[in-house]
Amino acid sequence: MTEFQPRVFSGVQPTGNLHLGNYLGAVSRWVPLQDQMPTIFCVVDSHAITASFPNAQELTDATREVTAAYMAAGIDPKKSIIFNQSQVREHAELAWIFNCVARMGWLNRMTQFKEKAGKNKENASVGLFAYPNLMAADILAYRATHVPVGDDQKQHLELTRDIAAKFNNDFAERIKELGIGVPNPTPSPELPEYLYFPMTEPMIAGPATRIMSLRDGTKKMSKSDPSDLSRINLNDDADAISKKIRKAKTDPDALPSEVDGLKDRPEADNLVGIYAALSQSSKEAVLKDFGGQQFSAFKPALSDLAVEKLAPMTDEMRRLTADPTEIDKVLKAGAEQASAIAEPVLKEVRKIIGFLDVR
Ligand code: AQP
Repeated sequence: MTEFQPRVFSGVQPTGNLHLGNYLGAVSRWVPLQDQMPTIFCVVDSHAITASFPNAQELTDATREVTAAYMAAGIDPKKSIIFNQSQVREHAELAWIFNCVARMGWLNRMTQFKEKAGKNKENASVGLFAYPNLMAADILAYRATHVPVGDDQKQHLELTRDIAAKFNNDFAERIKELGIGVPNPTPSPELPEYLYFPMTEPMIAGPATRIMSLRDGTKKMSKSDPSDLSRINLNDDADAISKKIRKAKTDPDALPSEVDGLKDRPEADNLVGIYAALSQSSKEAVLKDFGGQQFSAFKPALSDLAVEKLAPMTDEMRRLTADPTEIDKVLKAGAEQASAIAEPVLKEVRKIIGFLDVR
């Protein structure tokens, strides 16, 4: 190979219903990429057991639901590989190797672990702590070059690059000797002449990289927030969407006419960002139309837009989940395609490390 083949990898955990943040920050942005380069979209079920083991049936159902949401949002199994992570064992194997590449100090800095483990750090699973190593393995088992995610994953992607860089450096001689490296496209003193793993590019852009809770504009919209009013779920009906937007926390002022006026108004900023992302425009454009108006006028418009955009997807998700056999077929075909890429990568990684191959 003279250069890394461009390839997209991303995923969502089947830990509950997908919400507007997952959709606007990740899944909706994957759709156009399918026509630009090879794309792999994973339902990351091995990540779904890091906080605690969910009920077995709920995990199975959520895996199918997330798959249905991908397809309802426009991910086409004819264009993209769609599969669930636990079916391709190379993820777990590479994650173990990366457990031995990553340093404790690096993982100790991960803010998501601190947030999720909270005060009860001693009781958190080792899996929750090592989660970013598995995420690096998810991406690098395919030598993926581009990863579209929300802003909350930025630090984990930096860690993925650190792991790739350390592996490339530690095994530089071996990679060169085996002739399986790719010339470093951006030569620098920090990296060797030939790389085995690409320095993956995060793709974090647009007006919706961090959708905030509808109850608290300083907290990320999240599946695990105990308040259902904090998020719009992709399977909410029109009434639930309208109710949640109507009850969304705001301040008493009218909307500003300029983006600068959203500073220090997290809830207003969030709702304007959601409108911009759903209408595929920008905060500037939204404020041009709504600047000077009260939330009593803006909220119904946002609610109508959200229902218009989400209702067809919700209907399609319902149709797809009614036929689990079809979903399982998509996941099976996807797992076979994914394995066909990851197996040779792991064969080479074992060779680089020096694991004796007797089979
Ligand atoms: N609020 C958000 N705004 C924008 N993007 C978001 N993402 C998540 N929340 C937001 C993006 O969705 C993708 C999948 O996320 P995940 O399944 O790995 O779960 P998460 O980030 O842990 O999502 P949650 O909803 O916050 O789950 P819990 O509550 O279980 O932690 C990623 O690309 C993420 O950036």
